[in-house]
Amino acid sequence: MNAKVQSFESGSGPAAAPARDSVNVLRALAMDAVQKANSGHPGMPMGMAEIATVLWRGHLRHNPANPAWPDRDRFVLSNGHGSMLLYALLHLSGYALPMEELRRFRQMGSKTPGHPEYGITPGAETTTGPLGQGISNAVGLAVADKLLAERFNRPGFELFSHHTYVFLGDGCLMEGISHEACSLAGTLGLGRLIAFYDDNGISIDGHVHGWFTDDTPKRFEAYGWHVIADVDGHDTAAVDAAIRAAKAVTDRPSLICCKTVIAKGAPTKAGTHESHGAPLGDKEIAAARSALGWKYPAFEVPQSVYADWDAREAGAAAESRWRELLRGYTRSYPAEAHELQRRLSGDLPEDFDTRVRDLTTRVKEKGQSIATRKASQDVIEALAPALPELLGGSADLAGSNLTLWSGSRSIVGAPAGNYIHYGVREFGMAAIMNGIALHGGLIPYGGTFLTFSDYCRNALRMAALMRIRSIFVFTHDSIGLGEDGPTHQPVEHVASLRLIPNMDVWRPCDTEETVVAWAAALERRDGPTSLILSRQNLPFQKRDERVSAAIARGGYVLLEPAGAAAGSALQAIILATGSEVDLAAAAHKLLSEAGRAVRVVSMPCTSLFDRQSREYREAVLPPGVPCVAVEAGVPDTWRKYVGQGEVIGMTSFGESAPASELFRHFGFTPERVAGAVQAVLSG
Ligand SMILES: Cc1ncc(C[n+]2csc(CCOP(=O)(O)OP(=O)(O)O)c2C)c(N)n1
Ligand SMILES: [Mg+2]
Repeated sequence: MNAKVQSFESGSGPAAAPARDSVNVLRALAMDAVQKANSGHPGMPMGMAEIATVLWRGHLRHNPANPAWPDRDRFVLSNGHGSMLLYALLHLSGYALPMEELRRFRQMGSKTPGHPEYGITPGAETTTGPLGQGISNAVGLAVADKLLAERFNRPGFELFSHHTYVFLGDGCLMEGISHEACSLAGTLGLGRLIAFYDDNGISIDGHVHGWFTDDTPKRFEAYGWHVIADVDGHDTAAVDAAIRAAKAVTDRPSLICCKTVIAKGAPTKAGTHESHGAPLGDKEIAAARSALGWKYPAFEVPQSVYADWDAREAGAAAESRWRELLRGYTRSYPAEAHELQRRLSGDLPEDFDTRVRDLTTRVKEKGQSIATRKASQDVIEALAPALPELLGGSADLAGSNLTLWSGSRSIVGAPAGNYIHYGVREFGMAAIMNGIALHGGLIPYGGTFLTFSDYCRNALRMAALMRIRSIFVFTHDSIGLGEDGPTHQPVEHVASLRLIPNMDVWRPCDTEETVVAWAAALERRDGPTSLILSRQNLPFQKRDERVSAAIARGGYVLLEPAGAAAGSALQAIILATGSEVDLAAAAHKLLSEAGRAVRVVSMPCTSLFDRQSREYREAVLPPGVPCVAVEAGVPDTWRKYVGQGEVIGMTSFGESAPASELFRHFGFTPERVAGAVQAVLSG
């Protein structure tokens, strides 16, 4: 094992100072890669070089050969614009990120994209760049670590004991979400969360004194964090001492406030916002080289520096110690070990399908006409006992979102709880959920009113971009929520959620579709799901087995031509979701009585329907058959299905009134839908 790596980790005295080149290599790689790409952010990597060196070489427990090892320390670069710092750290430590990738920084298909991206760069724990979300993901990672430790650790078997380290800058602290997430982290006492504030006084527009004058240490003390103020971020011994002090405090998260100089080492641009997000230029880089005493050409790293940084041996040893621990654990606690392996692999329990099938049978037998939010709660109640990885929550709307079930236990107070009262923090909740999903071993679901999905918005997008299993429960899904009025009545939200690539949006129409929606969300391993649920009761739709089986395709034929028109050639289709499916069914009845051969297609999840074969899609929506879509939201996303047909939707905000009156007022009546079909047919 490398002697210098050892010196930080095991010594109790002050750490040996790292060799000058071993720090400056981070500066050189950042300057050169940004210059070559002619794009990027050299300032932050140069300013945080000492902090990164001390943390990564002296404290971070990680194995470059296995970035997925469950008990590795997590490192989150919340100020993700400094991505070159992370890439240099990963490269030097021995991850599968060769120098060729650093040369291809920000180029098409490289493993070194503009901002760190989960799933692209080995060792990137989360996608960062949207400021404030990295620290919030880190809170989620730390929550997951804490809960898994409470659930699985046993005396002598500390299977979960890792730290979550975060770098963040002024930008992350200015973003409101940092308040949401850090406030909750304080309340939860996340003792193994350690954040480093890059206090350089600079953001894009210049010196921050005109727009950011918070007393950050006091702010975090008020949250209940352990704060280490006024650390010289360029003094490696001081940073090392701060990390040791942070690790020693185990009942609160720690914030280490490091005074730094952005682009330190660049003779004229250090300390200025010009170095934040633009190449330094050849002249400045040459001058920085001589100021730093860095004698090597671009992308050349001397062997001695590589040897200093190489974390492969120490990492392999750390992981194998953990594997040994796991073997002992498996002998002593075989059932727990088996459960843990399953959960970490992301597999659902073996009997999951059977449970869903049994639940579906019960739901069909009962045929209840209840709100889909209530149906959702019933699904959770039925499945959660067999899904201990489910970690629920709500942004202070538990009783409205119906996210609690009889086995819910708050994570505060009781060990190994399974429910987070996120408080009124929608964006924080969504980003924390993403961190929990990223950690592994837990599946987060969390609720708020659909209209406040806007507050969560960028975290929903990040979940979709990262392809992770976060399940968002959005209730009170339309004007159907009634008297709370237009502030609370979503109009554009369902459509706008559907616009996020890789976000599956389910808007079930009854109890049976709600079961299918939940099952799909839980089974989906490559992306998030938004469940859109009603406040008001919705009638149960009767289906035979064949029709029931088709729900899982996202869109299916619910009703075929009936009455006088039964068996005749199809004349028109009514497409609907959620609360409007029953309306479509009522219009279908009127049209059938009038001898029209009409079909009703329920389409609870459009993206899933779009992923079906062309053959299936055309069987459900035969080309050339006129369509009318009805949904109590903006009409636009339905145009691609109806072609020249008609869409009945909301073209304004709602109103404050009882729900039934609102549906009438805005034209959601069987007569209007039937009339639209007649008009399309005669037009
Ligand atoms: C949510 C969000 N808003 C805006 C930006 C654009 N942006 C990137 S970095 C930055 C300034 C960040 O300042 P700081 O964190 O102090 O970074 P430093 O310049 O010190 O590296 C801004 C506004 C962003 N990435 N994310
Ligand atoms: Mg700054």
